[in-house]
Amino acid sequence: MKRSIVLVVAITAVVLSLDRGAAQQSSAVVIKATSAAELRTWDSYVTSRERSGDLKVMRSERDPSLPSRIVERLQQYHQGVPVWGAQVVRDTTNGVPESIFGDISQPLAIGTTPALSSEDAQRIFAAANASVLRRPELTVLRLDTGDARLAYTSVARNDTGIFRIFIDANNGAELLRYSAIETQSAVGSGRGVNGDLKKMSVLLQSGAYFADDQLRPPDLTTYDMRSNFFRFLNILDGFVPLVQSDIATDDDNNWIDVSAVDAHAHIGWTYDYYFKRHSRRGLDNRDRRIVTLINAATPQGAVTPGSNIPAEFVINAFWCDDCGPGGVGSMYFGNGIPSNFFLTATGQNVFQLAGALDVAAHELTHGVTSSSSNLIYMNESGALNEAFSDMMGTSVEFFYQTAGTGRGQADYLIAEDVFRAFRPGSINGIRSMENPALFGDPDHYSRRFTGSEDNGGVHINSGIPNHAFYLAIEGGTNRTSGLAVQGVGAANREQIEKVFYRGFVFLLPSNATFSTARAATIQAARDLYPTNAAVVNAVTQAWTAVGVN
Ligand SMILES: [Ca+2]
Ligand SMILES: [Ca+2]
Ligand SMILES: [Zn+2]
Repeated sequence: MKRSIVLVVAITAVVLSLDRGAAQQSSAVVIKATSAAELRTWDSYVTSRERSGDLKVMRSERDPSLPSRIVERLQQYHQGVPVWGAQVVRDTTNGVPESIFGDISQPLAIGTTPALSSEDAQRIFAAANASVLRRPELTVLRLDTGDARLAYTSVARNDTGIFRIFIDANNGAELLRYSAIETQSAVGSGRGVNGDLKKMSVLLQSGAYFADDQLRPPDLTTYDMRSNFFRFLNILDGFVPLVQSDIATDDDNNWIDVSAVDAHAHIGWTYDYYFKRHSRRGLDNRDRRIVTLINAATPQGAVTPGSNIPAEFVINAFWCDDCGPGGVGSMYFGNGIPSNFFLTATGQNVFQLAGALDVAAHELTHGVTSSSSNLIYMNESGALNEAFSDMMGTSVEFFYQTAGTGRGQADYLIAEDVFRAFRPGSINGIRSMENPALFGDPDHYSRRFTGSEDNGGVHINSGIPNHAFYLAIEGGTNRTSGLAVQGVGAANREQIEKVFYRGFVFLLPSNATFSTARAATIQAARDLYPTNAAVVNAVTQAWTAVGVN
């Protein structure tokens, strides 16, 4: 016993010295251990907290790219109650640590007996929202002030969106809420004006064809809401089950509904990309069911006065991990607006969102993230979550399309095939990884957004890791720092895709900062390409160029 007390004291001192700057205002313990000395210190620290029971292994998995390794994801508990977003990820070979990343708290002192019952909490959530999508769960929430509070959390929808909400478990006061719709922000989709023919994997039953994929392993189905917006909301909220007659259908298999064709095909392609490139089996690596909802409203219906269909369901696509019957999780693609309408803010037409391959892959990647690192959808971890979706969305585009700036060609813009320039001077797309400033987003850490809108700038600050990903592949110079990067080159893009995939899916804790993402991706490059210094150098230079150290 005495020995372990000595150990804890010694390690606390290390914590304070490694966790520069953060020690005073909070009890956060940030871990980025990759060298032998760091690993020795942190492995014994993590192990001692595992023994004391406040860190528990929640998942243990093998990365198919490195089958000798086991990656353990540990969750922090306080007297049996999970601490929100407090995780440690430890990668080992035969029990010997190779890297440890984490963002947890030092042991907490607050009580864990709530004054409110779970039923009380349910009533409080229900009173303030149209529908509650999840049963309230007890958690410990760490506030920005460094304080920790016993809280109930749930996901609820109201007229303005779908939110993750926390209330104080003792007095019911709201502590935090952020959007739980993982989205393209202002996204729209393209009319099948591409006119390209796509094959669809469908089911023939009773003389009709259904958008129910029979070739790929997961249950992968596209449901047509047939412009019944009210029914769509009930399905999204989990009040109404999905039935066979909801599946998108066509009677002669010559499909004319562009949203059905593009949504179904693009999701199948994204599934295939993850399997072929990363040996991943779907969203959760266990072929989790993929439910896609389309045609909640027509473009004309969306702009009809009095229809009151919120923009988030029109010029947007999203992944909602807790939506759908039984909380199965749902993909949604809006249908955009009629081609004689445009967005006054950007001067763009917005076509059916399913028409953009990068949008489909972006949204599905949110499902991958929520099943793995589960990066919390606010502030820096939220911007990393968004950036990873843009990285994989763009990677899927390059996997299937030839490089170029035309429609149906691969580039570093996001959603360019469906958000199209209309008013003179406007441009295609909603974000650029090559030049984030084209859309007002930062390309360097010194320019990061620090306000509270957009969950703390998740679609804005994503420009910084997005540009790092771009530079690591293509090379070039960051416009703000003037620092040059030697990229691996477009022919080797697979290397950077694999490095970021491994870093973001396997190594990052859910509360990761940009700095932890830098360390984890550099480590992933060393893991995957131990004899190819060019990859490690490209990743390192790219993060340095965007000001993340
Ligand atoms: Ca493109
Ligand atoms: Ca694109
Ligand atoms: Zn997104």
